[in-house]
Amino acid sequence: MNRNKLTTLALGCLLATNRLAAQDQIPYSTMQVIANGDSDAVIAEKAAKVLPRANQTDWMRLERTFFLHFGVNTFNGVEWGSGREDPSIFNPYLLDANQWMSAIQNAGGKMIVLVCKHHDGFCYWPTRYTPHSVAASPWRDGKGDEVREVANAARARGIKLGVYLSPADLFQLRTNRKYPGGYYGDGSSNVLSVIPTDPASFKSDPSKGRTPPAGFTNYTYVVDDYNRYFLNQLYELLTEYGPIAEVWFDGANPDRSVPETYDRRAWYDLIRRLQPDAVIACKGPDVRWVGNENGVGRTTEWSVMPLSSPPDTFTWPDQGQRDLGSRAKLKPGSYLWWYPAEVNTTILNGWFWAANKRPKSAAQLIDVFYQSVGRNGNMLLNLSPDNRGLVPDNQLAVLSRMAQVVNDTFAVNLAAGAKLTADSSNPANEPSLAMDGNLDTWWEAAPRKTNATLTLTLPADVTFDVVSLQEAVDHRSQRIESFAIDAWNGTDWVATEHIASDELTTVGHHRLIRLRSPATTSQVRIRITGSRLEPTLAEVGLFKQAVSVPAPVISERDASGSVTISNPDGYTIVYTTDGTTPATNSAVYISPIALPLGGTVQAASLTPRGRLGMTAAKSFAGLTPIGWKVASVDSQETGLTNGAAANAIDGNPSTIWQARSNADLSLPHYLAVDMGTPHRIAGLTYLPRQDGSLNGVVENYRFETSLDGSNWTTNIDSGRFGNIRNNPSLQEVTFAPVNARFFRFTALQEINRNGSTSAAEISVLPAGGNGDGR
Ligand code: FUL
Repeated sequence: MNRNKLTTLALGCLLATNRLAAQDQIPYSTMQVIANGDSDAVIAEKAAKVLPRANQTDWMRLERTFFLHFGVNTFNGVEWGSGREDPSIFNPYLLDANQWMSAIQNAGGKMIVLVCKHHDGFCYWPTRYTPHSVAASPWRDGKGDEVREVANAARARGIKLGVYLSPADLFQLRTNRKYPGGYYGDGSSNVLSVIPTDPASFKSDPSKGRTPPAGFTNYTYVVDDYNRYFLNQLYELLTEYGPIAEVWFDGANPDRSVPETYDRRAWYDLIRRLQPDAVIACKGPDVRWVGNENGVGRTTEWSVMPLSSPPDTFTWPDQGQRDLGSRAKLKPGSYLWWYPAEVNTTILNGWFWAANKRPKSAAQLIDVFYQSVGRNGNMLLNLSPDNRGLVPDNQLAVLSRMAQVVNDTFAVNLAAGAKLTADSSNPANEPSLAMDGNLDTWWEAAPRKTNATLTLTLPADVTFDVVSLQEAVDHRSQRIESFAIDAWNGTDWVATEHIASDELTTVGHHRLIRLRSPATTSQVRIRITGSRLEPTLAEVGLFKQAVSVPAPVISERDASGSVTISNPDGYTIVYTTDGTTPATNSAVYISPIALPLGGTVQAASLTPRGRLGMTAAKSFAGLTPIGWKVASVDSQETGLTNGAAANAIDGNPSTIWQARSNADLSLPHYLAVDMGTPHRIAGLTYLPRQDGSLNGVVENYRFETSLDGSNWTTNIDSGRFGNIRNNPSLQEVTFAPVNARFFRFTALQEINRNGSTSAAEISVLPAGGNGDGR
């Protein structure tokens, strides 16, 4: 070896040692800060060394969790209340928390997050700090405590309890004309307040505390009236109902006209003191709202987030963007923080039950499972008890079908018995640790290897169509950036084909990849092609979906009001339109189904051996606009291909009416429609634009009808589509039946307050049909 070569080698060794030393200098931590001048490699390494906190580890392992929205809104059939509700309307005479919790237990649910107070301010426990609670209702003669009943029923089943306490509170709003004297926005000063406060001196002397329950003490904060009220409510919920696993703070606020400053630091501090194991979710530091209410996580879902300021001053804004945590987002000045996604969604087309709301199909719920739990997030699926106080049968049916399919699918790991090998391993983390059923042991590639392949050699061929991967996030953070799954066909390795909606990028706590069709092989390899640092796998699994006959596809309604059903497998299709689940003896589908008045189609394939596949369900709300014409409109975009008023009555959800965006940016805007002949109608439907934009989406509206187009009756003077920003889906509103040939929809306010208006579809509900005018 010549001298030069020796020098180069020595230099190389030195560099390697330095690199190793540098690597050793970045310790694992629950927070890392990217400094100016950090190289790309250092940034990646810092991101790959952010660990979850203990409360997050416990939370991530729950995976399947449930929400429960029930309250005064259930009795009024609305998504958002007003704060002016009379407590006498709350009388769920059959309320049975055991029925709710059994449904959750049977569905494999590990936690319930209960709405204890929604934006309307009505409290479902007998709080000491407002009379506006169950204590003022006829339910259980005013002696009821829904939170207690749920806490007991949950604990009896090993289900953890979480609480949702809305920061927005319309009852307490200073401008609530029905209940003056509210604390929200009352302009009070910050004063020394002992929590829990003596209710009798809440305003006169907040420094006077009440005796804390056994095992708890009191705390002091300097806060205004509303924050003192909120802290006392938190105190009650966090000290009187046993261990609390999650506190959920909603960012939504139906009335922002009255300013109030939330003292989040005080809230979080109190939670940490009273329930240190709880995660603070949504508007809080531990769990991130995924950014939509459709139950869809990102295919690239990073749990390590760059925050623009330190966590204790960060304000946790809602984040709906596609890319939150890729390398491109990791900039100097960022505080890297473990912040996993929670994927919340409804079982109905709304959070609160109403007679005209319909459950998602079991097939849709299974998709929700794969798109939440299977995309590095927890599923938070809502249940909506009805006005009797029971979860109705149609919700139970789809939930238990979904759970059955998911449980059957994951009952047997087909990879069991496989021999695991890798082309690169850290001696302390050998491949077999990726299949020992323990998330706290893992396979890890050798130091500084960011590409590595783990191979599973099975004793015999297996047939699978789901691949389950879990990184050792609790010990090694989240690292994998891209991977491939190959199957050995006897001669070659062939990449498996996964379903189109997936991307093989991040893994995180749990990733489930569904294949387009089952693969049969005795050797599978997980090829990690990109990683921030040495990749790890704590567990791998191969599974076969329990349902082999997928749901048929139900079309949109065509211009004549007909719906077609198809399935690629050619099996017989059975269907119903009466709300029942199709059975083997239901009507056989032969030709398009006429649904000019609207309704719900449910359909399933029937195999020659008499087995029913998954059920598809689709609802069509409102009359088909056959022969309808625009009678008048005050503004429409005619220059663009998509914008004419006629688009709101063409039965096509992908075309829209929009008011002129340059000239007419001020409300109101209206659209009047001539239906050609009189109809007996009992409601309206409004479908906001479905193209992802919220521009012009209407929040407040007026609805009028007429027989002659000149004399108008106001059916709804000032209506509101509650929560349409977070959930821009079909809105259905009923009113007393009327005869009408014309209707007029007037946009009074849209969500971005910029004077625009848009609609994908506007229609009416027939009386006695799917809108019965209740
Ligand atoms: C939203 C609220 O406005 C909805 O009513 C619901 O509670 C949902 C979970 O969060 O922001």
